[in-house]
Amino acid sequence: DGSELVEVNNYVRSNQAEPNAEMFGLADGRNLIVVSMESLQNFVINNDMNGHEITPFLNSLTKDKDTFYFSNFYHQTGLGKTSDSEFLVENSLYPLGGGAVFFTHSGNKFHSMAESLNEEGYFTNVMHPNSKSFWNRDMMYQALSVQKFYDVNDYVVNEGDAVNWGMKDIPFFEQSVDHMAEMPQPFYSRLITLTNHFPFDLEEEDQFIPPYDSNSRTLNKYFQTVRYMDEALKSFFDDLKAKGLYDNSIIVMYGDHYGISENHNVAMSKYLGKEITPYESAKLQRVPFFVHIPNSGVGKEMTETAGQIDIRPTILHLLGVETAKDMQLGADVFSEDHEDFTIFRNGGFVTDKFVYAGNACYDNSTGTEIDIENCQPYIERATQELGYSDQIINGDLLRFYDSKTGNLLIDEAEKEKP
Ligand code: GP9
Ligand code: MN
Repeated sequence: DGSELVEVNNYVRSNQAEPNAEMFGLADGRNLIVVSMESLQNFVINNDMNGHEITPFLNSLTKDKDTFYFSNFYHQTGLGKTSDSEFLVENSLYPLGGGAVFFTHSGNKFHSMAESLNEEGYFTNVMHPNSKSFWNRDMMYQALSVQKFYDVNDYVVNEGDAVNWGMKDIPFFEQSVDHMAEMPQPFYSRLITLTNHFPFDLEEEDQFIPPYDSNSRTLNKYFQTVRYMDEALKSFFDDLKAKGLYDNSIIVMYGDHYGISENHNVAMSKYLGKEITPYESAKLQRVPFFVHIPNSGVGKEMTETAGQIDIRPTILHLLGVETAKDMQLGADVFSEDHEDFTIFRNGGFVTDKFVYAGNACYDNSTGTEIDIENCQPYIERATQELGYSDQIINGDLLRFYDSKTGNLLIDEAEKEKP
């Protein structure tokens, strides 16, 4: 019953991170554009493949004066893949350990980022050129208070504009910006790319670099589709500028989950020039995270250990929206109180000092296995925090929480008792 919320609420309140006064409201009133970069892992950033730069545009952003680039940032998804990353961004809660929460709990009450921003006067929408029921998005987006879902029917997919899973990223971004130009402002648009998806097929005209030469056809092609997505992101920024939407927006981009699974460890080991231990596998779960604030001049590389669960409070604070009453498990990465402790859905985790993976504890800076005692306190906290998140979702506990006042509606809960 709803009384479970008392303990969860105490935990959330005691872990609340104060906003950073210099960052709070830095992008006040701007449009928010969030891009989910399909299957993009961090190992390709500022790296090359047989002498070919893989992500020239994103690499330029890692050195850009208006961009925060997070280089120790992790995905926290489970079986729900893209949809789990969406869940993390909207709710700052963990997805479930079993099936995709988008399928299992679309009937729940949520207090999403879309809902918060809608209360601030934003027009909230998601753009993704796939059928609307994929991952049960049409149902879940109602629960997440997304006002409009631009699905495949809102795009003109011309001959030659589709490959692999559907519409190519370049025309997708182009038409998305056309839609944005028609929206009331400020808007919150979340765009989900598609081209860099397994099996990473690409037509010859879109191959800007040759394939890699390992025993994995998957990894070999991955570099090419990543390179294509990078080109698409570059043209997206240009389109935003051309339509006059760039200066008054903040553009946030994150990799949704890994693209290369552990089945390709031999090929990855050849590429990286080292053995893929459980420690390396954990570090390979890093995905790039960019916060681009045009004309801010405050950008730099951020090396804090953080994860997708931190995206929501970080963004809301930049937009000048308080989150002190939100039922969230992430923290603003710019906050002094943000802790370098990122928990994976499988119970593994990373701190600034330790990595816990495959039931072993590793020194984060050397990758050497160390005594499990070092990780023990964090193992317990990880279990506790994932448990609280699961309780919120499985018990549909946000029904008993007033996110405006922070009041627990426990009397309501009592009424529900059989
Ligand atoms: C499908 C796209 C890909 O619409 O988001 O989903 P994924 O397989 O990566 O979860
Ligand atoms: Mn995905």
